[in-house]
Amino acid sequence: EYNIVRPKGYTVSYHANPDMEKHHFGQTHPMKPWRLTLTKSLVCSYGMPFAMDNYVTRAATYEELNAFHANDYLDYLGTAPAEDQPRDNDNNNTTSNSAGVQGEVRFNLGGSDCPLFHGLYDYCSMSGGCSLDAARKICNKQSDIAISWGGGLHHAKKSEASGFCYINDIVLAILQLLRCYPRVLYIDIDVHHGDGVEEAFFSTDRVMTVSFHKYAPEIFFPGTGGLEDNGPKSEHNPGAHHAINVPLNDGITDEQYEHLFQSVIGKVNEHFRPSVIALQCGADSLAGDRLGRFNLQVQGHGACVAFCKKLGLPMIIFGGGGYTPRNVARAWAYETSIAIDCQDKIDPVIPTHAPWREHFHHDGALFPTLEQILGEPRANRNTQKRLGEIVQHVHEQLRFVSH
Ligand code: V1P
Ligand code: CA
Ligand code: ZN
Repeated sequence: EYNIVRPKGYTVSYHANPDMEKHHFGQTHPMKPWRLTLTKSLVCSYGMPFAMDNYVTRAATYEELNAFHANDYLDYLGTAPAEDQPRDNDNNNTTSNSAGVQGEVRFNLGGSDCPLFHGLYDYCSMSGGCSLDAARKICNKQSDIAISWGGGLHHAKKSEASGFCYINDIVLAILQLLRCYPRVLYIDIDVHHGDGVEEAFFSTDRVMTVSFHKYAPEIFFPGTGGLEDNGPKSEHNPGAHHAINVPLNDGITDEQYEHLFQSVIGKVNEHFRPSVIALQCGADSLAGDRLGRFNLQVQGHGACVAFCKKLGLPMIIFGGGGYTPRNVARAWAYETSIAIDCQDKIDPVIPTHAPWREHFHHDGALFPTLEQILGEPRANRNTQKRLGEIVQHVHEQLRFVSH
């Protein structure tokens, strides 16, 4: 029934922990782990698992998380009570109460972005476990492309939660890659700036980070990632010039984005000469995202994955943001097909036997048009002149980088 076969000469692996999908950030929170269920179901409807090594991953251990995150932060994450539970004050234990509030402030936990929900520590360690498993398969050459849609949580800091991210699975995976590869290129196509990953590798020239994002400080989260922010320029910092930022405005189209992505990443590849790629594929850069602002379609988003794959380097593909689940599932299923080289064989109409088929409006189109997604497309605020200046600046930065 399926015409999907294993790609010749290389191995793609799919790393997932289905227990992650059961967690909830809260009724009105935009992050819905259920989007991973929808993605997996679409991947299965097309028969793609036949062409990959499929791993059900274990949760990361405390020691594994500790490779990046601080002890006191991890301890707090592991013991903080869920918010809808009354704190333990029935035996007059007011100290545990105030210690809890202080911890929440110190670690940015418990607000609307990073709520303390039931099973939070399990959820975080499972996401970390997914991406670490992917990194290990790349390190020991068992996979050429390893996929971790449950990861991509790029805002988390060493001792701080931020923007729906508590554990930075990407940093953990890159630390693992650095044990076996000299240079890692990190690319981030989520609509938000990949600040946590950028900061973690600010002082090394073995990791170059490149983030494409909507940039409007004060108005749009997290507010960092300007064109001129290329890593601390202190005299003896080998990491100077190794952070590249591509700040964009509302409404960028597939055509503009693909051209920009290829000029930037093509040049970065020539100068930095990475040995492995870590690609964060946040799907909130798609048109119609609940939080995003761009006009990208499944094809344009996927073209970034295809371009990276053509560079012929080992690669980890992470998830990330994405707040309109049907569009997240479409993009990540399509990108899985690109990884296994069957993008030309899959039906642009989602199979009628697919579970959740009713979620894919527009007659089950895998590639809905902008008009189908948005009704009226969002105005494009990116001029060719500005995009030209961005490419120019990036090329100038890269003169400082040669490996
Ligand atoms: O804008 C903010 C903060 C809250 N204010 C104090 C500023 N937060 C954003 C966070 C976006 C996180 C994106 C994560 C990722 O990059 C990686 C997984 O995609 C935010 C937004 C917004 N529109 O930017 N939080 C929320 N919306 C939110 C809405 C409803 C309930 C809870 C949070
Ligand atoms: Ca980004
Ligand atoms: Zn995002």
